Amino acid sequence: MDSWRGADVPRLPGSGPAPRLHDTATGELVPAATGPVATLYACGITPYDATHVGHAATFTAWDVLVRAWLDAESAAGRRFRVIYVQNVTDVDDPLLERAARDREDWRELAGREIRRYRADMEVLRILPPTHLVGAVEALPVIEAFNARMAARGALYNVDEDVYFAKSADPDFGALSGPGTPSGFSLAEMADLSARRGGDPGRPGKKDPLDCLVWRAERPGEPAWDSRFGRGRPGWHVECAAIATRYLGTAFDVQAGGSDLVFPHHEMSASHARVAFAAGHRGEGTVFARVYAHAGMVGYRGEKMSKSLGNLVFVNQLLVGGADPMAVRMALLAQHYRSDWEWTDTTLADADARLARWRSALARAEAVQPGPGRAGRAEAVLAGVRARLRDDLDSPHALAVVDHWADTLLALPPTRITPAEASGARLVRDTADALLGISL
Ligand code: 5CA
Ligand code: ZN
Repeated sequence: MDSWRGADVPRLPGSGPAPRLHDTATGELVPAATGPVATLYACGITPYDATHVGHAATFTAWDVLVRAWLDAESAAGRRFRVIYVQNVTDVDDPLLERAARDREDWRELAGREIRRYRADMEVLRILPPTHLVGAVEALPVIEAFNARMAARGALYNVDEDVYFAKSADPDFGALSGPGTPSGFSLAEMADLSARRGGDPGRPGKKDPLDCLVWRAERPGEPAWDSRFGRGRPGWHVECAAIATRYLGTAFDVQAGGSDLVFPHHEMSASHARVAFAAGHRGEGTVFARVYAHAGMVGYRGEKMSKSLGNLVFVNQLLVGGADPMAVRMALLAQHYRSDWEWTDTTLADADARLARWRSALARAEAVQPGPGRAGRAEAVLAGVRARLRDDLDSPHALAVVDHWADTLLALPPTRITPAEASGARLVRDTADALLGISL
């Protein structure tokens, strides 16, 4: 489906270091990509409600990763080329339940929310994915993927529904099971799966953790013909099929909020290992080489979630007069991996920071620019690059710009040299290219 319009990214002088990410599977800081092509799959929205600041924070984190790649040189000595795929879960239980509750056609609901999501992403200056792919448009891809798993004997029926047998994958649990930093036991996995769309207690399953890959048609629910009967796809296979179709059987980064570690990302990876077990070219990795997870944004003491209804919508903030760049600044002020709370002062703090940066720029730009070294501005570029390099440390990257702004604001205008005045352009471009903040 159509993505959204991307903002221009200024090209900065020189190049930055290749970014490294904390990998959920190992707990280690590893190169996000070695290049020359960096490949990213980020789980996208289920479009039954507007974009809240939790979604926006997570997608901003991946945007910073993409921006760091675009600025960096790969091991091959060239700038990375980025292929970024994001899905839209445009048919699934929560969407259908909301449509039924509101007596609305599920397609209309999804269509409207996808349009709103695109508009929110664009105004936050989040660069669009190379491919934005809906589950419905990917039905043939999902069917072919399920057929691969069936050919390996990994699927079975419970009534008319089709399940994936986790016993088909000897490496099940490699992302979050015992021995990993998450270290989930089977009992914890069953509990998480029950809370996140699974059905561990369903009679007839061979294992409580086996998950649905094709759900037979139910009265009043949408369904499509397939070799598995009329029905609709399971959630985990949607992402496994789309990711491997657009990025190949092995790719660099699988990204999402930490609520997706189990079962979603564990299951998608497991599906892919089974589907591509034989005939996989290259050693080792099937599916993602690195798993990146963003912390959960909360509001009033709970994780912000559509089901709880404690939501702060991006669109609501904008309608209320918020500067989109202040919203973005507020999201970048937190490290992407931490859990944090949106509070009633979050936006005002970000707004004050944005104003400080803008007045420092205005001060520098009031001086006639001239030749010479813009030492302070160059330090901003180097500092922001260095902070983002290690696990996208945006809070410290913002602190680098704060330091520059505070220094400039403390200088009497006569002490701002023509060279520093021309450096203002570099600071502007740094904030724009690497942080996505247009000053
Ligand atoms: N469509 C699936 C992924 S395939 C889904 O989880 N959709 S979602 O709309 O619920 O979430 C979209 C993205 O936002 C996911 O990466 C999810 O982990 C993340 N997310 C959801 N709630 C929060 C939150 N409160 N804070 C941070 N990120 C969140
Ligand atoms: Zn997903």
